[in-house]
Amino acid sequence: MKSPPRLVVVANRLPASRVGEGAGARWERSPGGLVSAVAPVMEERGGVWIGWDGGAGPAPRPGRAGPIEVRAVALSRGEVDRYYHGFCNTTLWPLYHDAIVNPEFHRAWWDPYIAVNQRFAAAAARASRRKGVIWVHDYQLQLVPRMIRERKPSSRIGFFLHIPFPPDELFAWLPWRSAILRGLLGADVIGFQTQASAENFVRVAKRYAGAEGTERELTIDRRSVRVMACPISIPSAEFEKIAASPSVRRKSAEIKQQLAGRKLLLGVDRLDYTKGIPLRLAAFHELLQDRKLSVNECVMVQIAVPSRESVPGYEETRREVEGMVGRINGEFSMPGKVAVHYFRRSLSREELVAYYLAADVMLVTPLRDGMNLVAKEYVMCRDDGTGVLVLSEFAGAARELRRALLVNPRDVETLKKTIVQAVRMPEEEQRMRMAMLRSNVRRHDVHDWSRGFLEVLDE
Ligand code: GDG
Repeated sequence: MKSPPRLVVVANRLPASRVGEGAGARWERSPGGLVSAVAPVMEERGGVWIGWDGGAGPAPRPGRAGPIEVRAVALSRGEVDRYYHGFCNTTLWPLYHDAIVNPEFHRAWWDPYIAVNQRFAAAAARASRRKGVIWVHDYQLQLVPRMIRERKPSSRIGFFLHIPFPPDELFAWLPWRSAILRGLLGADVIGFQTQASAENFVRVAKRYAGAEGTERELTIDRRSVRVMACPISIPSAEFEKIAASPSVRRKSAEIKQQLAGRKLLLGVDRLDYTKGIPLRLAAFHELLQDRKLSVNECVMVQIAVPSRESVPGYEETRREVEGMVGRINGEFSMPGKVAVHYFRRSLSREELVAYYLAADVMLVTPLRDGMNLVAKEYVMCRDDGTGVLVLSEFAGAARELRRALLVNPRDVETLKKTIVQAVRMPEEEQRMRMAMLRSNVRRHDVHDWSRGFLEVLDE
């Protein structure tokens, strides 16, 4: 059988970071959703990963992280500010997430976005052989598909957007909307997390970029572009294995014991305004005030991973969350019975899984989220079949996880009722729902996702 061509992955961040100095320096795999989703296929096929290492100034020399060849793209201090903090995270991120905070439009950020996208495209074209397969990821690199096509017309180019693609009413605000669409339409295959995002894209591609065609296939410049929904997932077997390990079981029992056997309500999010942490805390606060729940019976744990702290909006969210945690604890905590435990740090994967195992109720209440892997990870770790997932309708995951308790997080009254329903849910109903949820995630794990996308791209 002919082996598939070498794969070149292009993503804003690298899958590994450089550790150590001089002759002892090496690349070490870094954790994260995109990396754990894409790395397995790279390991199978072999390939090159092009990305940024997160620093300003010269890029580290190319190297290897296991079977993956790592090539870093350099960003100057000014580009980190204007391309990454600016255009990516102050214009595109909020605009693509329903403008939860106001997106800012600054002309001075657009040229650096073009320049950095050119640099990624040049590196991808250099790394790819004739008729090679190149897979570009996410909102930071939307111009890259066309830029690669201009340099290497024979390539097969795929693009996957990890965040939602907004409706016309919002996308139309973008002064550079046509350029972005034409950039994306340089790909042969464009994948989205949900059908709704794919449909939003098709509508604006026709309106602002002159594309023609159907929901699944567009034509532009006499080329055809396949558009599809392909929801991302998790390495299910890996999570099941960690959840079954004796040390993680012990850690989870320890957590339960430390929380005095109370029902644990868990939140795990990057500290980002899209994740709806304040509304979740507000609901819990009011439930304690209304005496619908008490600290004798319940405790909330919020794990909040620090994220993008120099981008506007993030510091405010942190202050708001920390203020609320302080107020709730001031009002309701008792000796040995804290109402809300708040960790603003990243845990090891094993520790995280221990919390999933200890949590009676998982609260995933984003205002908007491309997919949300945390919801799927929780489900996959619940191998005893119990536990309740409360899930926002506005997470991509809600399209698949229909047996979760689905909720509109802005409707705080219903959110409160749903949390009480989750805390009081009979074990039989928990098992019935969890069995369906687990079969959803198991049936479509991250390997199916990457295989599915690349099969279409390889066609
Ligand atoms: C973007 C999109 C889309 C979290 N805390 C810790 C930790 N995590 C890991 C989780 C999970 C990942 O981080 C978070 O992924 P999410 O999907 O929940 O959210 P985003 O970071 O916003 O991801 C999202 C995703 O891309 C993939 O396409 O689903 O919609 O916004 O894997 O486990 N990991 C460790 N310690 C922690 O404390 N080790």
